[in-house]
Amino acid sequence: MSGAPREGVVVLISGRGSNLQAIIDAVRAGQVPADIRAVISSEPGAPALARARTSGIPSHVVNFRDFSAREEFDQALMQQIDAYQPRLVVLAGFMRILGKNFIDHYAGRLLNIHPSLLPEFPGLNTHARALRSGTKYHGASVHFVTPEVDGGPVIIQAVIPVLADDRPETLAERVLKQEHRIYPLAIRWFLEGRLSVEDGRVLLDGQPRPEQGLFQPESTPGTPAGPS
Ligand code: NHR
Ligand code: GAR
Repeated sequence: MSGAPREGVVVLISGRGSNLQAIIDAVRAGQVPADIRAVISSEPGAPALARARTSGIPSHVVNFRDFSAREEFDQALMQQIDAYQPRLVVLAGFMRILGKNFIDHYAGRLLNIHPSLLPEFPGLNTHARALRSGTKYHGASVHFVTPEVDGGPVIIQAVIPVLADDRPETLAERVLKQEHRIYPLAIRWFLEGRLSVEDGRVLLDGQPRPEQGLFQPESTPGTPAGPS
């Protein structure tokens, strides 16, 4: 599928690691030209660490509780990452806000997936907030990471309808399915050298992405919520 040579990637996680798994699976299937060199967790007990082990990927813990200042945590994390010399660093359910030195160090080669249609609902608890807002559409965004949390240029978004009987958990589950589709795709584009940023907008193959790269699932089960 992808003829490009494989490039080094380090994945940062804090929890379950279903996005990590989706990336591992896409690499295995030949859909993403990545060499996942390491998985690094901010949480000692993260289930994602077991996924790395099962897949034979080196894993490390940089426990933020071991550091008295955020900057020291960031430095330790950078050191661990740089030992693997990755072309790309991927945040996949990573739960610690990173400081400016860290972001500058990986400028242009640091991606995040966020569970909302940015710029709507940056930060935490996005699904409950989306439901409370009465929005009819929700989704996920892959973006370049900048010092402004969840404020970096968007590469691709997946949109799903909010259903009348949704709870945060049911909404999260459908958003997550879309995350697993768009994150490997965005990583593939990056590693193939097809992404660029101009005036804070992401270009794919030199072209502006229509609707900021809105990605519509072919079909979504259920009935969209009616007018509220
Ligand atoms: N760092 C920067 N500078 N910029 C971004 O865009 C970042 C980032 C670090 C993480 C992921 C982000 C998300 O997708 C991300 C993007 C954690 C928090 C947070 O408030 C906010 C956004 C994101 C991740 N973290 C708390 C903190 O004090 C801890 C919360 C917890 O442990 O549960 O760091 O949502
Ligand atoms: C995903 O929904 C991801 O978008 C979100 O957490 C979940 C992690 O799931 N990320 C954040 O909220 C970052 N603050 P996973 O560990 O199974 O990939």
